[in-house]
Amino acid sequence: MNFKLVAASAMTVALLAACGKKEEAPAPAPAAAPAPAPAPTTIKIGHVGPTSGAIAHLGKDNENGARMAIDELNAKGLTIQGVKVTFELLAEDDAADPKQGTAAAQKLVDAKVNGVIGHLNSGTSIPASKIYSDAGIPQISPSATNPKFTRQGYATTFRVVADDVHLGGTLGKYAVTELKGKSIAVIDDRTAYGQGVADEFEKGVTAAGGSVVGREFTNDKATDFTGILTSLKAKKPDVVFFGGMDAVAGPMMRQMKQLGIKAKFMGGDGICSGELPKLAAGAMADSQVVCAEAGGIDEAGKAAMDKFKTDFKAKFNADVQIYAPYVHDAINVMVAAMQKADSADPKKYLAALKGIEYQGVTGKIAFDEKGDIKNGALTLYTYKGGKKESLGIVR
Ligand code: ABU
Repeated sequence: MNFKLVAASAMTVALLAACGKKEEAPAPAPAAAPAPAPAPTTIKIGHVGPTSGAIAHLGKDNENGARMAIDELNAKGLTIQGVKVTFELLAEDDAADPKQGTAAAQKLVDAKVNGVIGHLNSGTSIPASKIYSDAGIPQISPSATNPKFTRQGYATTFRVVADDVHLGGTLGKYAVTELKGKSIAVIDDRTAYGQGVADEFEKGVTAAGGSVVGREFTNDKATDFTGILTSLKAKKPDVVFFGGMDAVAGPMMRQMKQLGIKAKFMGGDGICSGELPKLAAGAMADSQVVCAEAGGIDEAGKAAMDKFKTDFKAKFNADVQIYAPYVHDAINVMVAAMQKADSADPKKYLAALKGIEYQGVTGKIAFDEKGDIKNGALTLYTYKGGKKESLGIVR
């Protein structure tokens, strides 16, 4: 035995006794820190659109765009923090109704989604955006075009399409300079989208030196437009602009024909669907309609978009209506931000989303400080033989 150690130990015992303490066993080595909880392997993406009601065909188109993106992402076997992740779509129906929209938003927040794509309508996207903002959950709308959506100061609000200032203003100018409209009438459906885009159209007409001879309104569930069309007929319009959706525009065109109003019929992206000719039921003459989608691809992007449309048709046995490719891109851009941040935690990937640059089937996606798409495009369309035909892209 080492004498010095024994002596030291005896001294320690004596000192402890003097202090009234007993010698204690040496403290065990500290336990290793608990391992961090594994990152969740299922990432929940919410989607909201009207899959019931008059524009269910548009809501289903959007939802199918989401399903396509989710299935493709799952087939890729992506990893986050080195763990393979699975994407789950939580699809909600808001019936294009603002109250159902906020209920759907709260349901998704309660389900702890990692992000939301939607809603389709401005009238539902705007009130829902506060709920997502309060919960810190990023929301990307693929189709809501009312400018207010991204002008509320919420850091979580984004869209991948141009807004109604661009859309309505361009169509207003087109009515005067290209269609040579001299007597332009405007109708809207009093929704956030319909009234907003009609106001912007009027401003565009006036700025281009034209004049609006009459303004009427209806609502998004109306089916009888005889009163307002009869009143406008007296003003001999050569262009009628409708701010609203295709489900109302189709029957409106039928009643215009019955009343003998042969004016050009214009509208924004809400009427610019594959379904419009069917909804107009034979009342649409070739080149009578001019509408615009709030996005557009250059020649270089055409092959990717054509492939998307072919794959979509093969998967769902349905043609793209308007915004399915934008929903697809919105999901992919959100996931690209998660990968860049190596996290699906909304607090962590939000910053990556703000600075993302992503090449999608609808073109390049990057966001400005408000959450609007940078350098957004429009595609002007007419219909011939019941099919949409592009008139060109406007930036
Ligand atoms: N942008 C047309 C349809 C959606 C909306 O903004 O209400």
